[in-house]
Amino acid sequence: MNTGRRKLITTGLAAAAGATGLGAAVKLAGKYDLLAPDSSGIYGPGEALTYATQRLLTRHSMAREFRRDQISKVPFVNGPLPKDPALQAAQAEGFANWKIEVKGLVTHPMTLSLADLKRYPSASQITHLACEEGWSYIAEWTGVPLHHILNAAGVRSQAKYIAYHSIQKDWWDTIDMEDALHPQTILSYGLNGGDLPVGNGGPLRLRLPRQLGYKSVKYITGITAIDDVNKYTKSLVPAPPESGYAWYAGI
Ligand SMILES: Nc1nc2c(c(=O)[nH]1)N[C@H]1C(S)=C(S)[C@@H](COP(=O)(O)O)O[C@H]1N2
Ligand SMILES: [Mo]
Repeated sequence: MNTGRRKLITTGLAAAAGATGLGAAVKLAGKYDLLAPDSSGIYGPGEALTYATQRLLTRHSMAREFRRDQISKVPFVNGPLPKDPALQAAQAEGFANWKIEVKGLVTHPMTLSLADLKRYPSASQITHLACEEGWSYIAEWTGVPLHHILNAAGVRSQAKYIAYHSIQKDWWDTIDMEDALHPQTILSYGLNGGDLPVGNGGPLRLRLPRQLGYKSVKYITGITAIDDVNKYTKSLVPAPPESGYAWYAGI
């Protein structure tokens, strides 16, 4: 989309929201295929507008990267280690048998070990992880950009979203293809030069610096290419929208 047209649509969205309420803006967003999958229901219209305007304004934009001297002294760990037996068993073996399954709308489903993942080109980024509860930290994340894995698996053209799953059954999420293929979206196995600590999601975590911390799901065991989020799961996010977790958490 060229900038002129993008500006026009963005102005249209803002004007529609101001003049006739969010409903009109949602319709306009739908017309341009910019509806977030949680755009219906009482929390919906606001989400749709945020998603659509962010997409138009920030297409291809990069999350800010920081200097090494700006790295936080202590990478904040959100709460005590989870008690999930499967995670504890994997940790007891030093994560030697950790695997991720890549499946769904792909031509080559794959199962990859950590060693397999480390054979793909790696990338590092010094970015900010912000929790919706207000705290944040800056750290250097190292891992394989998700697009390398998706390219190797051969994502089919019908795939519109990527779902990702944790060994913690109640932690999973989905992102659109633009975020999935974004160069800063990585499957991270390293933090500040060492292995990714278990508290921060080790051995493997999706790092999505363009969205709030809760979209950076820890202990990743699966990546699934899907065409429709609403068909794939009953709820869009692991927690209901009343608890403050929007599907799109762009920052
Ligand atoms: N599997 C899993 N992933 C998760 C969480 C979790 O409890 N389990 N918490 C999320 C939330 S709400 C935030 S803010 C970040 C916190 O990351 P940190 O512990 O590295 O600070 O992880 C996200 N990913
Ligand atoms: Mo969070």
